[in-house]
Order: sequence, then structure tokens, then C-alpha cells
Amino acid sequence: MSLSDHVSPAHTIVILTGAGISKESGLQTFRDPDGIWAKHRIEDVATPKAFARDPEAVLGFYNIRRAQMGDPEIRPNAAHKALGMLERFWPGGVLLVTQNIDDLHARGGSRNLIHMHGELMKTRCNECGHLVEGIGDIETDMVCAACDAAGTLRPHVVWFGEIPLEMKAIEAALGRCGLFVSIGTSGNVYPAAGFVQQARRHGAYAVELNLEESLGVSLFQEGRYGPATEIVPAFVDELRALAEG
Ligand code: BJW
Repeated sequence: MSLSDHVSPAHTIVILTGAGISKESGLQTFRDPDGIWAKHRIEDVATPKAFARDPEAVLGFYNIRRAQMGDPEIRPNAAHKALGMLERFWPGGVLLVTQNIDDLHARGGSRNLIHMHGELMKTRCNECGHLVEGIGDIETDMVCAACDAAGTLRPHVVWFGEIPLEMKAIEAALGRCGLFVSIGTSGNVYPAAGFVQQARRHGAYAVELNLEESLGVSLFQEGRYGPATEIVPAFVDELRALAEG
């Protein structure tokens, strides 16, 4: 089976990305041996309970990661840029759904983009939902500019037990796409890990691009394995050839 037997330029593409696509930009993944969860316990930093119990520790964890984004070495790589280009030439339209909270897809040129697990560079008030962009470190005594509540500001990220963002738009797109592509994600976290089944139920062709086979490998019809900066541009080149007929 090859891509051109199943995918036509009129098909809409939904792409799901995970931490693996940003690895070669210098950001850690979560579940690789050198990943974030090897150094921090999920229950301590990535749940609403953790934030209620020890806001200082949780804010500190995200303040460090937010500051890291200011490092000029952390920039979009060839895989982010290739996906930005794809959106420009693919006739059927492309929706990029990322689990990543970094801003590398936007900086890589993607515009039709959903951050389903939130955005590190935004701050939200837990009380009134007010969103602010780029305020630097969040401290426990800060006051919300919209509702005046104190100590309610938090990173605009989706922790375990919280509902991911824009699920209705994602589910609608999964229901009408002709090609579903999963890039750089281990398939451990739901609902994202179930998107491939949703897309296939509606007849989409499913391709996995990852460093290694993910947990859900058997759900995909095709897989390409290697570093994202190599396999993603090559895959986008194949799609360009298809689009140009
Ligand atoms: C490379 C590479 C290179 C490396 N090139 N590739 C029991 C059963 C089923 C579900 C549940 C359950 N118990 C609880 C749940 C639900 C829970 C869940 O899934 N838990 C599982 C652990 C079991 N999920 C939730 O709570 C979610 N909410 C929810 O379900 O709400 C209910 C609801 C849903 C829908 C509608 C209505 C209601 C919320 C999940 C929130 C996840 N949050 C985090 C933290 C965000 C903020 C932050 O960044 O700190 O999101 S956790 C973390 O994991 C982060 C990631 O986005 C997410 C996924 O990780 P990802 O991206 O896959 O990274 P890795 O490290 O796992 O994989 C990297 C891959 O890249 C690897 O395969 C490498 O090989 C590869 N790679 N280098 C290419 N160079």
C-alpha cells in the first residue's frame, strides 16, 4: 500500500503532533528515558490537585520551561517548517492539532493550529478564565487584571483530569479527514491517542511518523520511523508530489 493509492489532493488532512517533533529543537519529551517524567512526578506538577496543594512548585516547574522558550537555540526545526509549508500548498486543507504547549508550530509557519493541551506562553485565571499572553514568570501572589482575585493565575495548560481544548472542532475534523497523520507522540495519553481510531472509523487513511513504533502502531496503515527532521520533510515532499499530480 502506498500513500497515493489512498490519498487524493482533495482530501482534508488532520495532523496530530507530540513532544517528539520538538525534540530536535532542544525540548525534552515526556516519556523517553531522558524525558520530563523521569525527573518530575506527574502527581506533583501536572494535575489540578498538585496546583491546589503546592502552587509554588507547580508554577516553578512551568516558569523554568517558559523561560527556556526565550533561548535563541530553541527554534522551529525542519519538521515544524515542513508542516507550515504543507498548509500552504495542500488543496484539501490541513488542520494541525498539537499536544505540545511550546510555540514552535506557529513560529514554523502553521496557522490552522489547535493547541489541545494549551499554550505555555499564556497565563489563565483559575477564577474567571481571563487569558493573558507572555507575562513571564507567574508568582503565587499575583492578582488577576480582570477579576482582581489573588493567587489564581496559572499556566494555560491542560493537566491530567482536565478536558483538552477545542475538542468539538477536533472531533468534527477527524470525522471528515481523508488522511490522519500522527507525528512524534507515544500514544500514551487520551483522548489524543484515540484520534487515529476516530479518523479511521470515518474512512481516513492513517500514517504514523515517529522515532520508533508507538503504543498504537497497529492502528495505523503505514509508518515511517526516524528523526522528525528527516522523515517529516520527506513525507511532506511526497504530499507535494501528489498535489502537483
Ligand atoms: C521522536 C523523536 C524525534 C522522540 N523524532 N519522534 C485510563 C485509561 C484511559 C484514559 C485515562 C485513564 N486514566 C486517566 C485517563 C485520561 C488521561 C490519560 O490519558 N491518562 C493516561 C496516562 C492513561 N487523560 C487526561 O486526563 C486528559 N483529559 C481527559 O481525558 O479529559 C476527559 C475528556 C476528554 C475528552 C472529552 C471530554 C472529556 C488530559 C491530558 C493532559 C495531558 N497533559 C500533558 C501535560 C501538559 C502540560 C505540559 O506540557 O506540562 O500533556 S501530559 C504530557 O503527555 C503532555 C503531552 O502533550 C502528553 C503526550 O505526550 P507525547 O507528546 O506523546 O510525548 P511522549 O514523551 O510520551 O512521546 C514522545 C514520542 O516522540 C516518543 O514516541 C518518542 O519515541 C518520539 N520521539 N524523539 C521523532 N527526534
